[in-house]
Amino acid sequence: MSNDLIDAIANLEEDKAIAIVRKKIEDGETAFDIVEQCRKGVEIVGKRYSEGKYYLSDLIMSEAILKEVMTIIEPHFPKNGTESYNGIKVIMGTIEGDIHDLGKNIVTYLLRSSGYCVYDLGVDVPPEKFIETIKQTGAKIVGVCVLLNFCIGYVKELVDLLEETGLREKVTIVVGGYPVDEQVKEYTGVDYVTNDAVRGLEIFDQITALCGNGHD
Ligand code: B12
Repeated sequence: MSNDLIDAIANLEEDKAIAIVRKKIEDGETAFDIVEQCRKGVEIVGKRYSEGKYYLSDLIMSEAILKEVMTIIEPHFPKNGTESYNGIKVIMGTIEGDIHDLGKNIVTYLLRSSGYCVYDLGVDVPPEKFIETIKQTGAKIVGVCVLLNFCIGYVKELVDLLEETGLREKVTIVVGGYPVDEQVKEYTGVDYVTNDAVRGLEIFDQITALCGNGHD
């Protein structure tokens, strides 16, 4: 993987990053590879922020660059040839307390272009709102995004609430975001974790295959 885009994003060089992305698309590089390089670039931004080398304004700048880049990349994601509804409803949202949504939006986009019906609840979504939407829509898959460590507890609250309301057995929960790992899976009791959108899509397809048409 070349480093020019990673470096341009890490150094917050907006015009340079956009020019590189356009060139990569022209050269036939896949949208997934480009997103992964962007993610690596903002990871460095995040690291510099936690080391005190960057400020909040720099995080905001990285968001602006990523949003701009996404508008260029989005039309180039493969459509899987199944843009029509595949019968599966998915609820997506960033958990309570957290407003990071760039990753969630990428996953939502990929799911929709693969035929899933996605109810996107946005950001800072309380566990109760997920429950309410599960009841309203009958969706059996929930995708949760979390980037802030201190919000992981709300994911556990969601799982606890699903247990209390008797819905846990009926719903599969997939959690994604920068800090999630096996430890988070174990602590929260969710079904799957990933910090990769492509792996995320594979997981959704796997769940769908396991559940067959029993979803609608
Ligand atoms: C951009 C950014 C922001 C932007 C967010 C803009 C937005 N609209 O999302 C702004 C400037 C608003 C912001 C604010 C803050 N941020 Co911030 N931010 C970042 C940064 C640099 C990049 C995040 C990002 O967009 N990455 C790119 C996307 C594409 O990657 P991703 O989210 O990981 O998503 C991928 C996968 O994880 C996966 N995925 C994501 N969600 C899901 C969901 C499902 C279901 C699936 C299957 C997959 C999946 O698919 C995606 C594509 O592969 C990160 C650094 C980092 N290392 O992530 C810090 C970071 C997340 N922020 C951090 C912090 C501390 C904050 C603030 C608290 C700062 C402050 N003092 O105010 C606030 C929090 C505000 C709040 N209440 O949420 C910390 C969090 C530390 C922690 N783990 O607790 C980080 C890690 C920086 C750091 N190293 O300190 N931030």
